[in-house]
Amino acid sequence: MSTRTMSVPEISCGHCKSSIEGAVSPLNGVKKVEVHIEERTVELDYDGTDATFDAIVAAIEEQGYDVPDKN
Ligand SMILES: [Cu+2]
Repeated sequence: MSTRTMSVPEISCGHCKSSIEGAVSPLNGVKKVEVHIEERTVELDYDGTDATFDAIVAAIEEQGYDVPDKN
């Protein structure tokens, strides 16, 4: 299980929170996804074999948000 907090600077409101959480939570292996609006971060708890970090980044980018730190 991996825990990680990623920065998504374009997060600004509750709509961002629900679209990102709604896109990431259905991914296999994601145990927790929580968007912190004030911090502009996404807190993740995931199984790196079922849900790779790249797949999570892709799901967020599909919602229109840039993820600057993809590593
Ligand atoms: Cu928003």
